Amino acid sequence: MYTQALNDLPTPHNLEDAEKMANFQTRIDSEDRIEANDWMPEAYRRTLVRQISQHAHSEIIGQLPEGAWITRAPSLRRKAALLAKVQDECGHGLYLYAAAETLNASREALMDQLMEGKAKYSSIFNYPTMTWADIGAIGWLVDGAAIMNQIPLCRCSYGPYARAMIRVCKEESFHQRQGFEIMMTLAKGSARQKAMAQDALNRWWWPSLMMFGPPDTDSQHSDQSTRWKIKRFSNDELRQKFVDATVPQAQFLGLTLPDPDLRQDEVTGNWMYGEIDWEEFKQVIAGNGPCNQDRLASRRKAHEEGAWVREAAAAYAARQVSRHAA
Ligand code: FAQ
Repeated sequence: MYTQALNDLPTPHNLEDAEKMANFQTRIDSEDRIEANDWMPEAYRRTLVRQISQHAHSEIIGQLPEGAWITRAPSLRRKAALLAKVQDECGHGLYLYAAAETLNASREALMDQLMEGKAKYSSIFNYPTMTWADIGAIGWLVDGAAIMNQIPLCRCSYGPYARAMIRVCKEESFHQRQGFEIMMTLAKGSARQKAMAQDALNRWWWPSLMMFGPPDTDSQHSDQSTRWKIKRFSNDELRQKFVDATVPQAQFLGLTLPDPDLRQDEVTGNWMYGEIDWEEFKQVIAGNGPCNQDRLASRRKAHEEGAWVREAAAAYAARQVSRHAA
């Protein structure tokens, strides 16, 4: 008992840590930005590496469902826009891996974790793109959900992540508009085109709501991430904002959201939605979604086929170094 009490007394070492922790939280509370060389608790660093790397992987894997339609786009204009969008997503991945590198997480190590199936990426990218309308639905809903989640991240307490998000959000809003425009063209087109748009909406609506993560009651990281101002809104708050913004857009398109329980609350004006299938969400993030295997296989293949580019870049860099040394 006595020994235990002695052990609990602050030693000079943990007194110093406690002081650093308190200063760190004061900086966060006063909206100061934390930069790469600043002191930070190890748990803060790990939380950021976890979230930023999952985000980066999502951007990289997120190229695959839409990439599959580049050669099948219905016109040159659509092909050019889709190609640019997919390239943008790749660029977002690179900004994010670079942000993770400022936290001492190497891009190679993160990429290995992804390819070994040890890393998470957004559940949404494990669903198939069956028709051209899916490209419209992804831009409209998936990029729409991504923006809703990422605008608050522009004010994240960690500077390099927050700054990366500013540029990402600008590009995502262009993506959202091009997706909505594809949906509008289809929804105002022939009966078959409208049916195709409705079918895509039916399939992408619920997975889009799952992008915001588990309900607040099950979100294990939210409380701490909110205290550290990494998160500014809870998963359910952002999901609600997304539903409220999207329902009028669906009405404008003349499409029906696949939710018989959807109704507007008379007092708050919020759109109340039905029960999300959280079992499906759990299965998808556990690796059992419709396309998990395919996505990882495609990423591994692309990595193997890109080996010569990495080797050439490394040889070029080594040559530059020896030239400077000479
Ligand atoms: N999918 O305690 P929480 C995009 C995991 S980018 C898979 O609530 P947190 C652009 C979570 O990681 C889309 N896993 O976690 C684009 C955690 O697992 P862990 C990606 C999910 O971090 C568009 C566990 O569940 N965006 O779309 C998902 O506080 C078109 C417990 O969850 C970002 O990554 C999910 N949906 O909140 C690209 C944004 N949800 O790590 C191409 C940044 C949760 O303990 C085409 N991330 N999990 O093993 C965030 O804002 C947060 O990480 C949340 C989750 C909100 C996703």
